[in-house]
Formats: sequence, C-alpha cells, structure tokens
Amino acid sequence: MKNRSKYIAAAAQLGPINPEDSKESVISRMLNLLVEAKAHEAKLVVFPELCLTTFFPRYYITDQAKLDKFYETEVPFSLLAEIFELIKEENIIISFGYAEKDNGEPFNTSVYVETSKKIIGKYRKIHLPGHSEYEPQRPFQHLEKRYFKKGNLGFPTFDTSLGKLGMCICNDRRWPETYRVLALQGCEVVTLGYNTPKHYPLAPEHDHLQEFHNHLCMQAGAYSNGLWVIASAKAGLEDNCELIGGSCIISPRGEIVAEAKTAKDELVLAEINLDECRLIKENIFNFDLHRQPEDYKLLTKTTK
Ligand code: CDT
Repeated sequence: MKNRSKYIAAAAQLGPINPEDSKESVISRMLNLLVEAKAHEAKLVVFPELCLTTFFPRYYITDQAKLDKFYETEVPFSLLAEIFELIKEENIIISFGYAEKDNGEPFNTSVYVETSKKIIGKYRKIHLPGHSEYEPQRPFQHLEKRYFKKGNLGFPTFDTSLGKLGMCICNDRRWPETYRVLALQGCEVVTLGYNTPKHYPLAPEHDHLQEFHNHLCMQAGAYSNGLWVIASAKAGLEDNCELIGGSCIISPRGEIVAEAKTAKDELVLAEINLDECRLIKENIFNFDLHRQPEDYKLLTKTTK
C-alpha cells in the first residue's frame, strides 16, 4: 500500500431485512454495496450487526430447528462466494456481524475478513442487552440474553494494513469502557454494527433521543480515545419494528464526517487519516501523561 495512514472507508448500512428474506437475498444487497465501495476505492467496508438475517432476538422462538437457522457454525464463505469473487483483485477488509454457534455455544459475533478469505479478526459481543425470558407486555422482544452467551474473546485489537483495528457490537458502543480498553491497546479505528429500535419499551420517554444517544456515545468514545469510529446500522421498518439509521464515520476529533441520509441500503464513505489520532492521543488524552488508573480501581472491583 502506498500510504498506510490514509484510505477510504465505508459504513455499509443495510435497510430492513424481513423474516422471510433469504440470506442469499441479503448477500446480493451486500454485493451491490461492495460494487459501489469498490468504485470509490474503499479499503475497509463495515456491515451491520447480525446482518445476514432479520434481527431475530425480536421474537420468542421455541422451535429449536427454526432458531438454529439464524446461526452459522462457521464464517459462511460459500454464501459469500460472489462477494469474494468481486473483490479478489482488491486489497479490502470487510467486517460483518452474524449469529455464531461454536461447538453449540451461541455468540453475537463480528469478523474482519480479507480479500483472500482469511479471517484476520473475531469479536464476540460482551454487553448483551435485553432479557432472557418472554415478556408478554413488550410490543416486541429483545432476547439477546436468551440467544447468546457473553463474548469470551475480550476486546481484542488487530494489526492490519489499515492500522490497528478493533470491533464492538451495538450495545457495546454505549459503554465508555469499550473504547478505553481498545484504546489502551493502541486501537486507531473502532468498527461496529448495530440494530437499534426507535422504541425502547422500558423508557419510551427517550424514544425521541435514540438518534442523539447513538451519536453521542460514539462521538464521545472517538474523541476521548483519539480514534476513528465507523458505525453501520441495520435501519428502517423491519417487520413492523422501526430501527434507527444514522450510520456514520466519526473522526478522532469527535466529529461526524459522513452520515447516512436514508434508512435504506446506503454506503457512507469517508477518508480515514490515521495520523489524526495522534493529535488527541499525544495531547488532551495522552494516557501516559494524564491517566490516573490508581483512582479508577472501583471500575473493575464492582459490577454495580
Ligand atoms: N442490538 C442491540 O444491542 N440493541 C440495543 C437496543 C437497546 S437495548 C434493548 C442498543 O443498545 O442499541
């Protein structure tokens, strides 16, 4: 690569995926976005959380065979064949989320895959929101705690041709610790996907703030850790449940430099300049000079 520190990245937002939509139909939509990404010479393309199917934690599913269809036992390269055919001559890293079953253990997972089909990074969601039992009073369920185990890979970072990358998934982005643990390992770009309903049944008073809270936590995470954030939504009206859009690319200054305009399939493009991380990391949030971890012990001593 000519200049490792500058490249085009894309948040590849997907519009709604309804329960009857096949994985093949989703892949062909992803392919369309990749054709566009390739035309813009994007090197890093980020797809949403659980992007191969509808957001199934919305449903209470008791039929195990039906539930199993949502999971992959390995990265589904055969499904993704056309995608890798398209980019085989390129030097692109793709990130996407899927429901993983590893030796029977279910995880909400995201991976980095290189053009050569090499898996160069994996993350399993740590902050699983929602509940584990059916709650009839809700207009829709959020059963992530039922369908997934807490991720067991920590928050790893990955040295790549596009800088030091790290992943988180949806609800993780609301927690400042996520970005800080990644930043302490030198992370320069955090990529993430999300499925965020507009309506939060437990605090509907906040529904009008969903888009604001989405950007607020990611902009704060980017700025206070001097890193880029690339965030990709699954958006729009999915089986009658409205999911927010707002996919975006945020600079280490905390500024949104590119943002989705629709709640449909849409590519959000921006130039990533890794050197911009330094202005924050070497000054206002210079960890070596200014962090005071001895006064933060409570952070890991208690869950309350
Ligand atoms: N997928 C996911 O983590 N969604 C949550 C919804 C709110 S909690 C029920 C989020 O944090 O966006």
